[in-house]
Amino acid sequence: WEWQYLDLMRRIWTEGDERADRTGVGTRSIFGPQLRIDLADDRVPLLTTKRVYWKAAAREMLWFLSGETNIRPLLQQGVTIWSDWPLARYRKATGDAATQEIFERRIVEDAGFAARWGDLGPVYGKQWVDWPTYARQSDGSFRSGRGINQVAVLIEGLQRDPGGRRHIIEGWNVAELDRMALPPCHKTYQFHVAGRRLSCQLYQRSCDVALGLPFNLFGAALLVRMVAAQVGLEPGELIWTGGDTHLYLNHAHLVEEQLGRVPSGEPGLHLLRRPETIFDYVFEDFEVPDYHPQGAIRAPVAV
Ligand code: THF
Repeated sequence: WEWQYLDLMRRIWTEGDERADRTGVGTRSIFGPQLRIDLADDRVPLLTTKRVYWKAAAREMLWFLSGETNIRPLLQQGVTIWSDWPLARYRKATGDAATQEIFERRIVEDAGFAARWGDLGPVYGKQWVDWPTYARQSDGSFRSGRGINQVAVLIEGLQRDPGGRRHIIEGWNVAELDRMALPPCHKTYQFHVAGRRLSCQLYQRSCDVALGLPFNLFGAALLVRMVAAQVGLEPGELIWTGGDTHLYLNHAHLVEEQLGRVPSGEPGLHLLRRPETIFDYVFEDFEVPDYHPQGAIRAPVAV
């Protein structure tokens, strides 16, 4: 599968439309590409042409499932991939030019500071396991009802009606987009059962191919594996469909370096345990054998 990723990268870099984007960095972009990845036999989409910190991607996926939207639990585990957005907000609001390290240490050490500045708003975790509902009262006003756990509904639905066409986790809550630090990028996951195999199509409306996509693919594959294990199915195919699929112009060195490399081996993904529910997985349940990547390639993230 890794050649599909490299081909996508090459195609964007050579044919993409060069444009100014929200972050001001500038991108080359194509619209609507697709990757198809077979997840059978413990296979996992994890790049070998550069080192990908799959442990951070796994911890991020568990963080989504926990319903958390504060970066504090991530930082407590040494995962810093979500720090830039709260940091930018903090700097803008306070005028304090704190470095990322100082800001992150403060989030970890000071719970009050974390509550005030570490939250991303109602992003993935909130929408996945506690999508808000509103009940109309007899006087016409609204009161909040009990939140919907889409992941629990998904598991239950796959067990009850495997042939269903409504097995979806949706992050795009239109009414709450303006309170999110960043509207969801990997916004829709649809699951599909054929025979004994569970497949998933992920729609990602906006994709940073160099930095984000390697994380998003590993995370999605891990999600499919956990769901499959919970409902007693074999992993099928991960179909990834991108909306605005881009390379940032300041990632040129990464693109040139990575396109000069050749994939080295096929890592796997083992789930060592099948816990009672999908919400009971812990990081130690995951193992990635045979991962021998080439060197990491540093590149700045656009905020
Ligand atoms: N915004 C942008 N511009 N790109 C993204 O990939 C992205 N995300 C999430 C939200 N907004 C985004 C955040 N996820 C890295 C990886 C994933 C991120 C953010 C940043 C990153 O910098 N990776 C580096 C270093 C990893 C590390 O040291 O831990 C890498 O080399 O992979 C996509 O979901």
